[in-house]
Amino acid sequence: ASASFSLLVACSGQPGEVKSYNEGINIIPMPQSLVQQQGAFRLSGSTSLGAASPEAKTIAEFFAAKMRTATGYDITVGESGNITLKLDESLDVNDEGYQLDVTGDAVNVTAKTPQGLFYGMQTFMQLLPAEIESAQKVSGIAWTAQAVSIKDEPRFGYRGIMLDPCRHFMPAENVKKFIDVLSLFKINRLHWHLTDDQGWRIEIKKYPKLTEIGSKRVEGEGTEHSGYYTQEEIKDIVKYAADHFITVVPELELPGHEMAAIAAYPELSCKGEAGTPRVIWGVEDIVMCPGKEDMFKFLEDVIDEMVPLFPSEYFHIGGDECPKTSWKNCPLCQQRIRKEGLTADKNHSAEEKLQSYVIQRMEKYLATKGKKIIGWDEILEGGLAPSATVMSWRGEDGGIAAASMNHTVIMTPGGNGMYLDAYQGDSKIEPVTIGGYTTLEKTYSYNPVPDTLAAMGKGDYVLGVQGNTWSEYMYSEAIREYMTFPRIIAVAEIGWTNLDRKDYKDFERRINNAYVRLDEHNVNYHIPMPEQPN
Ligand code: TNX
Repeated sequence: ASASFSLLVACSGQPGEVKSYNEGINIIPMPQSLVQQQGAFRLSGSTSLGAASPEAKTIAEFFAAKMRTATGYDITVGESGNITLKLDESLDVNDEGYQLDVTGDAVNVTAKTPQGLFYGMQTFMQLLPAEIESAQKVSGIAWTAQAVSIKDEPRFGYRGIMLDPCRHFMPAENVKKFIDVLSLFKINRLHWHLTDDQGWRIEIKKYPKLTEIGSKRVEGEGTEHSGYYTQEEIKDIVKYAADHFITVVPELELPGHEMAAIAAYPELSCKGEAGTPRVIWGVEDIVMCPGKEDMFKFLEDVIDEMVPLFPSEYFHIGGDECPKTSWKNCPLCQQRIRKEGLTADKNHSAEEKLQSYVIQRMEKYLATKGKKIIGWDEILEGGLAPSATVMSWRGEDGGIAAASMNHTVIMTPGGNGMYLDAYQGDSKIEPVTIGGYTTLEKTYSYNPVPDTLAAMGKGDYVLGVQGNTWSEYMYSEAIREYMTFPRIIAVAEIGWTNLDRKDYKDFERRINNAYVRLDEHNVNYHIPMPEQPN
C-alpha cells in the first residue's frame, strides 16, 4: 500500500501539473481483455459526451455530472461528442458487457444494454486519475486516460453484497453512500437483510408494532439502538440502486431469527411469550409457530406490502438457524405435522420437514406474486423447495448439494473469505469482530465454482458470489466501512473476472489507486498490513 505515495509523478502535460496516483492501468475488476494503445485522451473544457438514444443519454448525464464536479470543466451531453456512448445489439458480449476504445482524440463505449454502457463508463473513469471521484473541483490534475482497447463482460450475473441493518441500523444516507461505492466496482446485487431477532427494519403499515416495538433494542445499561426504513425511504433507495444498476434483493427472515416480530406480536410464537427484541447476539430459541394458520397470514400480509417495493425477481426468505425445540413441544405444530404427513425419515426429523413445509408454502405464495425464492442453505434440510435458489453460507457443501440437484446457487461461504465481519488483521489490535481471520488475499483467492461442481458439469448452476457484512460489531458507519473494505473490492473482482485473468500481486498494485477513490468517497477502509510476528 505504501507504494502509492511514490506515484506522485510530474506530468508530461503542462508545467506544475501532477498526474496523481494514476501510474499504470488500475482497473478493478480486471477486464477480460485489455490492449494498451499509444497515446492518451485528455478531458478539457471542450470535452463533450454524445449519446443518440435516451437510455444512453441518461448514462452520459450521470458520468458528465461527475466529471464536471471533479474537473470544473463545462462538460456537455448532446447527440454527438468526443466521448460516445452507443447501444448495439450485435456486440459480441453478454448483456452486462461492453467494448471501450480510448484513443488520443476520442472515447467510444458500446454495449448491448444501458447496464453495459454504465460499466464501460465506470471502466473509463478508472482510467482517469482517481480524483475524478471527488465531490469538489480538484485543481492541478492532468485529466488523462491511457489509450486502450477493452472488451469486457462479467463471469457471473450475481455479484452481491449483503447488508445487515438489523443488528446495527444503517441510516438511508449511509446505504446510498454504500451503493455509490459498490457501483464503482460493478457489484450488481444488494441483498438487504431487513428483519432479524435484534431489530425489524421495514415499515409494515398493517402491523405498526413491528417498528414501534420491533425496531428498538435496549441494552442493559439503557442504551437504545433503533431505526427503521419507511416504505418511502425504501422506494427511494431501491430507485437509487437501480440508477446504479444494482438490484436490491430483500430478505424477510423466517421462521427463525424473528424475535423482533414476536416481541411486537407475541401470538406469532408457539407459546406467545412476552419479550423484547433480542439484546445479545447468537441464535434465539423462540421462533415463529407454523402450527398456527395466523402465522402464515401474517407472513403473507408482510409479503403483500414488501413485494411492490422491490422489483427484484428474487425474494429471500431466510431459513437459517431455526431451533426446533419449541415445535417439538407445541401441540399445534405436532397437529400440523400429522395433518400434512410430515413424518420423520432416516435423513430428516419431522420438525425439519415442518420447516421445509413453511418454506414451500412461502415459495408458492411468492410465486403467485411472480417472485422466486432464495434461502440460506438450511432450506435443504427436510427437502428443498422445488424452485429455490440456495445461498451457501456454512461452507460450500450446501451449494454443491443444491447444484447437483439442478438448483441455482449463490456462493457465500464463511470459511472461504466471504464473511466480511471477520478480522482482516491481527485480532490483538483490530476492533472486535464475531471471529475468524480473513485477509484480503484469502477473500481474493476464493473461486465460487468448486472443482467438484465443475467436474460434474454443474458449474453453470452457480449464479455468482456474495460477501456478507453481518453487523453485530459494526456499531458505526466508520467501523462498518473499516471491516468491510477493502475486501468488498476483492469480492467484486471474484464475481467479475475470469480465473485466468485473476492475479493477486497485480490486484495488490491496482488497489492502491482504488484506495484513493475510496478516500474521495470518505470511506474509512482498512489498510492490509503484512503478517506480524506474534
Ligand atoms: C450466522 S450467516 C448468521 C447470522 C450471523 C452470522 C455472524 C447466517 C445465515 N446466519 O445471523 O449474523 O452468522 O457471522
